[in-house]
Amino acid sequence: MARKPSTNPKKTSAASDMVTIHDQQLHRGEGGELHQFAEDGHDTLTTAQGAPLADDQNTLRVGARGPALIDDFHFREKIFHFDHERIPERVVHARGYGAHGFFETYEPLSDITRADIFQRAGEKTPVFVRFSTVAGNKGSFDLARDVRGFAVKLYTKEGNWDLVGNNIPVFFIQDPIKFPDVVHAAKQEPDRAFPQAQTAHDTFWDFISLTPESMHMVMWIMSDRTIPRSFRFMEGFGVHTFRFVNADDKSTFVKFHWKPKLGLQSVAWNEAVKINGADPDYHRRDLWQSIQSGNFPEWELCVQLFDQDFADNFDFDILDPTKIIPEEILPVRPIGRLVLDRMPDNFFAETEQVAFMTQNVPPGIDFSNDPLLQGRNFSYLDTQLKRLGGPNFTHLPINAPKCPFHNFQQDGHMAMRNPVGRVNYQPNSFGEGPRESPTRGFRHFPSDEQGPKVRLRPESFADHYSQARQFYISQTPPEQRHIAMALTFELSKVETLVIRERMISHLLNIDETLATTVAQKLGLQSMPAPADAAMPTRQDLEPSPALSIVERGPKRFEGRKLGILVTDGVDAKLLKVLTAAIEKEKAVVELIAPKVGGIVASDGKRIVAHHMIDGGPSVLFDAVALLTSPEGIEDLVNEAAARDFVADAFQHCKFIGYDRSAAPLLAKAGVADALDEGTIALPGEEGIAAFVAELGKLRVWAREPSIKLGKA
Ligand code: HDD
Repeated sequence: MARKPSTNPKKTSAASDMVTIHDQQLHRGEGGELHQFAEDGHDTLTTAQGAPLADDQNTLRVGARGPALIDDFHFREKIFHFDHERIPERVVHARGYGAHGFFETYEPLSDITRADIFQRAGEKTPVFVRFSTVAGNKGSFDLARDVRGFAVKLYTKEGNWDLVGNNIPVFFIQDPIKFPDVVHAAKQEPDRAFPQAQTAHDTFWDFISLTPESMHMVMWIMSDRTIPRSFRFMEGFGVHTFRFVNADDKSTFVKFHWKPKLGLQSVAWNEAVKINGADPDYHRRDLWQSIQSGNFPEWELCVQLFDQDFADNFDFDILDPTKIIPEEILPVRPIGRLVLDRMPDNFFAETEQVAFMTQNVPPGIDFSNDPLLQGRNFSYLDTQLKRLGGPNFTHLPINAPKCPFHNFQQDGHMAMRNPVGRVNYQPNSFGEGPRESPTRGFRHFPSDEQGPKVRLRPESFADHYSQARQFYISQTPPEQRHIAMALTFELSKVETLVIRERMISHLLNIDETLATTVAQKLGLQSMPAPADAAMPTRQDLEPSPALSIVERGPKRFEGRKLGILVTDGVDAKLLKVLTAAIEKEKAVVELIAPKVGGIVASDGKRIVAHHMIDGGPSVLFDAVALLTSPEGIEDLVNEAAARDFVADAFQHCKFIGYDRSAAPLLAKAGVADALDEGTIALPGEEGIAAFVAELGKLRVWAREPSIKLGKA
């Protein structure tokens, strides 16, 4: 049989080394390893030991219909490896999705930190980010109502810095000893193993209602923050107070915020429920598509910097992870930007095996005494050992630093970095190996600590309701409505009446109208007394508009998606002009048609669709347009999926642009009599310009009360 040249340029470049072994080609690659090519020019399939294989379709048997043979080392090795493919999923944040990118420093911050990453303007540092949900398992759906993890690994020149945050700036608990309890309560109940990926069940609300410190977090998780439209449109927070430390060992307290360049956006709950069916990988697909198409998501890293004086005079304890410092009191300062521009080559090797640890800080960044942070600093290292199977997980490329590193750690399971030479300790007399550097090395901030050994919660952590109320009153009316609806939904799934009542008793300490609304919607027969509070007086804090998603929404449609429902006979020019206008906004158009094979437009040309109607419901888009024709609309009005497309877009308060021929479909969907400023007739370029200008608002909130989502 003739030799076949490789199509891989790397391999053909070494063609002179080739020798013939049977029917195969063989040469030495860059690392000196032998490459073998099968008859068709592909690499030859081998066992893990490198033995070339002739048949990977059939096990070895006695005769065609006889028993299998233990001689079959190929089958045994293959199935053994397959049987061991899984590693334990993360105990929390099991479902996640990651991407590579870079962090760019805006300006030197040497006056406040010696962290190398903040010394030079314009310097780029490689990063890996993993977003996640918390409660669901690895295979759960993306739009669970849940906190999102926002974990960033920055490969700085002085070691990896892991900023392991969430999209919510506070946490449920103040002490890490309660972490197993809150997680147990939130996850599936242990006897029945449901519900998956949701907090709408008895055990979660039981624990929460017995844990008043969680009330501020409860307001956040019942807001639309927990149903983000995309990872790209959510904020991230380091949560705790950290320290920056400069070269003179002066410390400045710091809180970290990631602000998305494209503004904040969430979906409606009814939308989330439907997205989970239509596309359980909605957030994954969104990140994948935007990065693959060159629309790289971007966030600014902002800091709130303060000193001990500020800390002493602030209303709350800056060590309490259930509290924020409102941006109106202490503005955020942008210090750099994060851009995600590359998907991993292999999900398992990178996204699954990445090991984030809060204790990974380079010189110049240090911890505060936030008890939760200190507990985390123990937990993350511990969990990686279990999950990744041994102490050498730092040898995995995704976890290894990208700066030089030297130490005497050796051996252990799967050791890939094996020191050479005789000396594996220090000090030594041979002048070999790395030594510590008192000037360059990490120096812990020498804070003055003393006190009795106690198990005690500080009194300064005792106000559990003031900031919960502040969050609630900082929301716009639609957002307040959503909080009431979310609480009603979740508590309606709680079967134990006393738990429902206990939650209402807490809500009474936050906002009486909210408590009454939820109680009424639940059909509670009588109002309970307000919950006993550790600190009897709640402070009436000023609203903080920075806490509202709607206030922090985008001004443009950039980065969003318009779904255009098209039929045969669609006005080709109208479709072209609308598509161009959307693409000019740096947004994406997808076409939905009765058949995925597409439609024939008014100019006689076939246009291929992205989805058939069942596969492309309007919940997948930020706004929709109906570009139909008098002949095309007839079939559509009889399709339930087409009616749902319109009715859902309307009830989710989306902008709907329509060609007048779509009027019968609007009528069938029950919205013809309710047309408002968000339903825009498109004929002509003017109509299109007006439609596109409105899209930046994303939702027609004024419509919401009329669609009976409930009044706050
Ligand atoms: Fe945690 C994972 C964020 C409190 C213990 N946590 C984990 C991840 C994120 C957070 C984003 C996923 C990292 C990844 O993508 O691999 N956790 C937080 C935030 C907290 C928090 C923002 C509060 C401010 N966590 C917290 C406490 C403890 C842990 C109090 C334990 C005392 N977290 C873990 C863990 C995990 C984890 C068990 C599971 C998988 C992992 O670490 O790598 O160690």
